[in-house]
Amino acid sequence: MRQITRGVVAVLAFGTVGAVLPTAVASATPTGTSSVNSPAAVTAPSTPAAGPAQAGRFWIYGENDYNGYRKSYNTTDKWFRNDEWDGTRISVDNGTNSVWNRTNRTGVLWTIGSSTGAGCAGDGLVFPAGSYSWNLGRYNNTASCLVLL
Ligand SMILES: [Ca+2]
Repeated sequence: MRQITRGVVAVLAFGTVGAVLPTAVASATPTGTSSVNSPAAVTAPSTPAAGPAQAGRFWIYGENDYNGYRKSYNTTDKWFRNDEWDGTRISVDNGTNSVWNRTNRTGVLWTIGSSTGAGCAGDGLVFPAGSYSWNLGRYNNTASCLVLL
């Protein structure tokens, strides 16, 4: 808990304009490679398989447990509405259900994107470098913006 609290302070210090770490996520305890447990997790979170998820990128998935459609980013993208799942014409906007941050940066998924490049808004889910969540719980299907700090 204490480590997560520090993380929030650090994120705010980076100036991400009101980053909000949901209480349910704040209760998760990161270890080692910092697994961010799901707000809805009732069992131990699955560990993603390395497989096709290329290192150095922030991966999002259309279904829980790193299944379904996938897409990855290696830079900030504040407007998911014009992004499509790999190999599809389907927008990733409000479609993320699991996440694996394979970058060496903290990533924040926001629930409200920005078409102009201004700040994203709503609730922010903080993913330290190397962290993952098999199920975003009540934040499933809400991500519209990724900021890599
Ligand atoms: Ca975009």
